[in-house]
Amino acid sequence: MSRLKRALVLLTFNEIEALPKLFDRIPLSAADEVFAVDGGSKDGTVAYLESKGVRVLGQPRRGRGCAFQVAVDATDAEVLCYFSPDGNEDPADIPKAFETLEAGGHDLVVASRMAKGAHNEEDDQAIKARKWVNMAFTFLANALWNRGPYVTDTINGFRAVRADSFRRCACRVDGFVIEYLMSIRMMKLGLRIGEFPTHESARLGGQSTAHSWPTGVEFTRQLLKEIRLGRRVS
Ligand SMILES: Nc1nc2c(ncn2[C@@H]2O[C@H](COP(=O)(O)OP(=O)(O)OP(=O)(O)O)[C@@H](O)[C@H]2O)c(=O)[nH]1
Ligand SMILES: [Mg+2]
Repeated sequence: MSRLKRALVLLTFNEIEALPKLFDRIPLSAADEVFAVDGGSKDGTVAYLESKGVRVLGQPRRGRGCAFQVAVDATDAEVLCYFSPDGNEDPADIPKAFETLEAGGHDLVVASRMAKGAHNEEDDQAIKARKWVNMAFTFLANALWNRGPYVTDTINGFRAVRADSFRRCACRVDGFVIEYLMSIRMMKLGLRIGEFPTHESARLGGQSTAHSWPTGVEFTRQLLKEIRLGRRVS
């Protein structure tokens, strides 16, 4: 398969503590275009990115789902890799995300924290609450809609996606449920999902805004809505 036009999208909201610690490890040359979508940082994140020559787009509303949409609306790239520079994701895997998608002819490739050989942030703990809840949501998506190989991590935000396939999914959500919804809709449409194992690390500073209870409620509501829709996407 020929090389697709690639966009690397950095997603930020108040990441001035973590971002400078890893920025120089981001392989910017892996993409034809690099830009950031920022959720309204007040801590100097935008100025930092601009000082590094990265174009920064704002969002009409807060939330990762809104940021995903702003990115796909702003580019003519054929494939987008979403990367969150807070320390959780390994920047060295960015080229792998693009290459796996192109080599496998996939519509979506997820950097999996659950696949064989992967590492999840909670793997060193006895109680892996977030991992287990993630695995339960992932199991339900696979059981209900997936006709292809089992997808081990439907939720991780570190992923590469074909722009046209993402647009077909019509994911109109603003919040943290965007990645789960994208994975479900890809399954519903019978699109091709690939994965590779990744190593999830701890944040390098700053604050998480993904609070467990509200995020869990958002996921449950969306799952029920998707069940009501059946195999339709809207
Ligand atoms: N563009 C954009 N990015 C956001 C928004 N909210 C969060 N982010 C970014 O999305 C990434 C993930 O958010 P986190 O709050 O770290 O969620 P998490 O990774 O589940 O939580 P931790 O494990 O504690 O890091 C980070 O890079 C945030 O800066 C938003 O509204 N817009
Ligand atoms: Mg994070």
